[in-house]
Amino acid sequence: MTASACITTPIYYVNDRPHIGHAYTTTICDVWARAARAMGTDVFFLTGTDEHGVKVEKSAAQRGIPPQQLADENAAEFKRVLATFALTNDDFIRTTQPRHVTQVQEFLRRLVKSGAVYLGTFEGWYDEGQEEYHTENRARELGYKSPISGKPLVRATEQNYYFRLSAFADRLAAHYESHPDFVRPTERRNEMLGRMRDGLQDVPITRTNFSWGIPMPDAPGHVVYVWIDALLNYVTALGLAGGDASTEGRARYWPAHFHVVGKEILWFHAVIWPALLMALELPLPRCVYAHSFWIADGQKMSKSLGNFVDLPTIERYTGVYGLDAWRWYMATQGPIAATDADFNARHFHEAYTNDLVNTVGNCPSRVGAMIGKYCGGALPPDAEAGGHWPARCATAVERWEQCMGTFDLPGAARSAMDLLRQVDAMINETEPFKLAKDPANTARLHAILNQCAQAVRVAGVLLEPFLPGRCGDLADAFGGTRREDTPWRDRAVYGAIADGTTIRKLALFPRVEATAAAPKA
Ligand code: ME8
Repeated sequence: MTASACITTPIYYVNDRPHIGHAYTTTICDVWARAARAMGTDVFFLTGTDEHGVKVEKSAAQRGIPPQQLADENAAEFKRVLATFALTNDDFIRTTQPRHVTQVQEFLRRLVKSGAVYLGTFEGWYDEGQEEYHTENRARELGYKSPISGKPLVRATEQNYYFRLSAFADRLAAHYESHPDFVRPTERRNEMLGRMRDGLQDVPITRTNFSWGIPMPDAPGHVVYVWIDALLNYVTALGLAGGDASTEGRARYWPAHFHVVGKEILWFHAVIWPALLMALELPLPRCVYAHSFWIADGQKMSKSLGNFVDLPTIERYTGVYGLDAWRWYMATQGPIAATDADFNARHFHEAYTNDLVNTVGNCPSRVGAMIGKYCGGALPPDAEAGGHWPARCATAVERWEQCMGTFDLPGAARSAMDLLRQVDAMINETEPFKLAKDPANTARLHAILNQCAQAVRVAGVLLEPFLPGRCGDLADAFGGTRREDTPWRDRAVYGAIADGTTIRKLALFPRVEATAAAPKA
């Protein structure tokens, strides 16, 4: 891990209310940001809202309010999500903020000056809902219909400023070749390579048919295309073209470690964005990570089907199961890899019961109870010097770090869960409650309980980014030291609890009745 790292979510459209998709991407970035911070990395975690474009202009017109008012209202909703879910973003960028607008204009001046942006005439297949043009080949592949809305693509002609994307084809191909992890997962990388092989056409980057956007500098009537405006948020938030007091000192966070996005917007992030950065002579992000979609009971979530898991529904889940349980479900059962994931109440309940109640809750509770009963609540000494446990814990920590390095959050969670399952297995095999009946076994009993407690503490440290609420309690109960006090190397290591430390029994995750499991609207 590098000394500093930046992780970003997409900036969300303000013409939509926050839903599970937004909560998902932001939550998994939050897990990673917390993990990286725990490891001692200086993290900058960025999210925000995408506020310009025809869609916002139209939605506002329908409601009879100015677009800025719509943007203000919905940006506040998105911010409320961050607060409700205790997400630890370091900034929230809005594309209508002056700090963003002035820098976008500065970047465009640079692009015009270098010749990467020029004035020309364009004709192509336009997806009105997505505000996106498709090449002839791609449009044919799509059956001349929007892959998102299913509506017909329209043939459109415009005099516009263009970004010379075609000029970057070779450099992009070379970058993909020399940086196999630039786009992940691999399935998505292959998809991008396939599309790039069809050839890259220059992209119109201004519009003249609406006004709710950033004015193109020195080109009256031209407004910057919302996607170019939006992509630049990743560098305007860091003040790379000037910025203001809020962005000062942030240049060190570029290039981003991870841009985390949904698979539907990968082309913009994995092809157009790196080409723009090349044109601006800025370094490219280390990895663009594209996750898949949450679907609902086997069906695509969409506004028209009305089956989006919305904020009130999410809040019903957190009300019944707690915030940590929500994060756990998002991070371990979500569509992080190349396949979509089904959101359903039964599955949520099972994951909660199996993982959190029966394992993360039960194991420390058993260990704490036995130390209470047989040792008066004080950590007994271990005459066996940890046995296999120091190595097991080191392996778990190493696997966790590797998984975090590749954004494999479920894998990182598994390494901690495996540790707890091994503790459970040792208890089942050695039966401390039987050993306790004969004083001749005291040394062995003490060693086992010490080892269990030490391993539970390490697992707790590894689970903290996923379960920041309850793992704090776990750390307290197991005599732990908090992150602020102790460097990672000394925290994520076996044997940190001193003999005699008070160990408390605790109940982390209460059982929830299955009947409460389907919080309905
Ligand atoms: O595309 N499952 O914003 P947006 C998982 N403003 N994640 C989902 C999802 C689902 N069913 N639905 C949405 C935009 N998402 C642009 C981005 S970035 C420079 C500009 C998540 O409000 C996922 O992260 O439509 C997806 O990429 C994002 O929401 C789209 O948010």
